[in-house]
Amino acid sequence: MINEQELKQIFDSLDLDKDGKISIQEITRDHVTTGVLPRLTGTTLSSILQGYDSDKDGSISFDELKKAVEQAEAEDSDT
Ligand SMILES: [Ca+2]
Ligand SMILES: [Ca+2]
Repeated sequence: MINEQELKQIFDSLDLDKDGKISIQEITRDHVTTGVLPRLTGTTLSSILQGYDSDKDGSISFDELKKAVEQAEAEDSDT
């Protein structure tokens, strides 16, 4: 399991403009070049972005990312 501190580091490294939210553009650009999300594939990221942007503002807040990762890991360990 990924812990909150790790997740915060990931969040910060993906939030390129430091506005406290990860936009679609930020996450898709950054994860490819840095490999900062080794547990999550591009496909997983896309579904997270579409499925877990719960307020539909087009970006992922830390809370949204946290919920998304917890959900993804729960599903992953289930298979
Ligand atoms: Ca941002
Ligand atoms: Ca959002």
